[in-house]
Amino acid sequence: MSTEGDGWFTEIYPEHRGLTFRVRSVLESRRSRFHQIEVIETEDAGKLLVLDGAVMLSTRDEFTYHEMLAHVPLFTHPEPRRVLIVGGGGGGAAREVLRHPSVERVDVVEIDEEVVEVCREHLPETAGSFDDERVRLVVADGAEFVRQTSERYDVVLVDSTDPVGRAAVLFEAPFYRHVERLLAPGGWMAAQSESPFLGADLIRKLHTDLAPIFAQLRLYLVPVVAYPSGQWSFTLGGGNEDGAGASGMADPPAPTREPPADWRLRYYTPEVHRAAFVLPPFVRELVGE
Ligand code: AG3
Repeated sequence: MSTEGDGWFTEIYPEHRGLTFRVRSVLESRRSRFHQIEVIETEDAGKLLVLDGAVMLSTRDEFTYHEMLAHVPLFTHPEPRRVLIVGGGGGGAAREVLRHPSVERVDVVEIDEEVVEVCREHLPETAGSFDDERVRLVVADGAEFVRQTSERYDVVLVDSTDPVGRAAVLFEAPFYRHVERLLAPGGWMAAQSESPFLGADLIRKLHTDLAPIFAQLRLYLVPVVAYPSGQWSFTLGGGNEDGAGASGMADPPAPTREPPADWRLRYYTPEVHRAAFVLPPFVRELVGE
């Protein structure tokens, strides 16, 4: 839910709070088959991509989310070649994946073609990645795609909207059983898993349901200033070939390589990668660590 008018845009979350941006201009507002899509130029957060009233990215701050969604699993893997992104129509996750020279192919499975169209027009900062010849855009339901494909991937990223409507299944065990099946030996998946402040029940259930599927399953934390509460989480799963045993018992997956300095990353470093798995007690309790 959102409010607009009086020169402010507010994402209202759960019910009684909101995150507000002063609007400079509305660049796009249209209804697709799946979403109300808006691109809003703000006074100090750059441009916002808003789907159904929820902020997907602010161009000023999206680097924390996209760098950490992509680079934690990609640097855990010694040589990722094939990557699947479920969702990710804004292109920011693909942009980070494409930095890795070992990556030969990125399949982006986005349900809403119009999100990609709007982002290509207004958000070249992230959607410029769709021009790279290693990217294949598949307009399809992600849950359907993982059920049907016979492809295998070194890394799978789940860059979904909140668990409402059609995205709800992207937070459930049947979907992740397919994701696990699609992983090549040594593969890793990372999924956006909402805010530990606002989505505690969701995180608890997700980790209970996914623990039997992945040998290692770990939550990591990242600040995302344009999302509700400002504190976001990702869930990393994999390690099934290592026979690492029960989830959470091994050390968190560590980086196997370092990003070259000329990438000029603004959030990810090997130290930040390790630190992101250090959880405060209220979050450890949610994931049973
Ligand atoms: N990732 C969106 C995370 C959810 C943000 N939630 C919110 N603002 N209420 C980006 C997905 C783009 N496909």
